[in-house]
Amino acid sequence: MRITLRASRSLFYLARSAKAERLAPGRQRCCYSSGHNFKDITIEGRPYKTDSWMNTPASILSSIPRRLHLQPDHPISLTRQLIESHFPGFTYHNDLFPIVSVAQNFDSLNFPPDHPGRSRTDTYYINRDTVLRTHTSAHQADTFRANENSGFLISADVYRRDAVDRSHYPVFHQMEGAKTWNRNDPTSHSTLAAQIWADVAALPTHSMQVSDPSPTIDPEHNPLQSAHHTAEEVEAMAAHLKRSLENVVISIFTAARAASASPSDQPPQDREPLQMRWVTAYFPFTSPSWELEVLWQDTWLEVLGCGIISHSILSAADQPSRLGWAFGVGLERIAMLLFSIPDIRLFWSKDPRFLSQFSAAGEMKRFVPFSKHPACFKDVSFWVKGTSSAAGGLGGSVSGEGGFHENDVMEIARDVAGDLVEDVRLVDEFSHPKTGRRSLCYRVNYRSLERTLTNVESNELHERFRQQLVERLGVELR
Ligand code: FA5
Ligand code: MG
Repeated sequence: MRITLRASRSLFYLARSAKAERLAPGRQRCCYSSGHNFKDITIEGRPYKTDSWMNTPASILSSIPRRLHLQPDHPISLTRQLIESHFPGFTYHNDLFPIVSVAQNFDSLNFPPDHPGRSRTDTYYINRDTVLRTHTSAHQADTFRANENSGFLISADVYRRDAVDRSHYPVFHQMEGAKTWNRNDPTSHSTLAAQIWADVAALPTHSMQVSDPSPTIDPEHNPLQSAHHTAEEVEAMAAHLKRSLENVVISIFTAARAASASPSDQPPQDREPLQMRWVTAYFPFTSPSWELEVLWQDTWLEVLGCGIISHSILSAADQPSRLGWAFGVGLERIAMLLFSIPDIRLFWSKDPRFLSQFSAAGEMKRFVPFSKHPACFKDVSFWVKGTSSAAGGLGGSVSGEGGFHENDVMEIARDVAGDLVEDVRLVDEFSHPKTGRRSLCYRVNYRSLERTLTNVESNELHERFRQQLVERLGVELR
């Protein structure tokens, strides 16, 4: 079975069916944007006009200055540096501002106009034309246009309205990587494919078995850009891409295992050989495309997406003679594996008991949990407004005409409880046989990473959560 820690809710999960998933008219009404009054706002000295598309809460804006990927000794920053060390000669961009245009985040990457990733239920908007970037790919086009180096890495904070659980947070970090070759490179008399194979041969080798059962090119599901690339060129670029990324993941797992003090200290799964597999994927800006998954505690965990850059993107960036690969890796995912960090909220902790455990100077050490406070589960059941809606269970579906979307529930939970909410999940849903009304039940786990919550506190939080569901989503509590 393919489980990806609810990662199937990613920006691209619904991409193939995007056309069928027309954005529901009237969606605006259900999203939290009232109360903003379309004020002008200033973020780190930059002025922005807001409009009726503004849906970014202050709590999200306040995380912009944190820049965890640049904090010395922070595990996200250490993970970034470890990956960077595998790409010698690449240019690094680590301080690109997170507020970008819709053109940068979506249009420049061939997202169709009706792609669900653009919806206000999935993406934080400042105004109709301006978003908090949802991925580091937002900077691909500009970086290709600048053409400073044939290889670059971009590490940055990215923002998505998403599930609430131990592996999802509305702010996380990605590293984008790209490497291109120039078809008109005058230095060589051999074919471009032969040049790329020579570059593959210069990469470090490894002896790990990596499962990769699908052909590099599949005319139906993972096509060659046949007007621009030969199959030989793509085979060579795919080999270069996959070997480069396998080397990164292998070195990270090797480091993670070395971090346990002695073999008897190792958790049982660490005594098993590392297992990785390539799976066919889809992105609107690469073809063919793949994802790399790692077997971690009996679960296939998706760590990155990648592929052969669409020619249209390089061409639009004034680089029509270039071709190459790109990838995007989730730094939290890698850091959680690397340091055995059990909950994604910990990365945002300012608790010295967390931060003092990581250092660029000393040996890499596993995270030692400093506390485990009791869970506090509370349920809320309600009737959704309107008759037809999708709760967006595992598939993270886009809402029907009722305009209800699960991400709105998630955001209200974060708004009310901040980092005191560990997990929100749908535990029951049914439709009334006569009225067609839909009832949902969500179970919330309130648990602080730092202290034990009192009953009074968790009751108050839950009551506020229930009231906000009514006020903002118009649901009827049961
Ligand atoms: C992307 O964001 C693409 N931009 C990646 C890409 C770049 C493809 C260049 C091709 C070329 P995706 O949505 O799958 O794809 O996210 C990439 C990685 O980010 C995932 O594999 C995962 O490691 C991480 N990630 C995604 N969503 C979350 C989340 N909510 N929390 C933590 N990590 C996440
Ligand atoms: Mg993905």
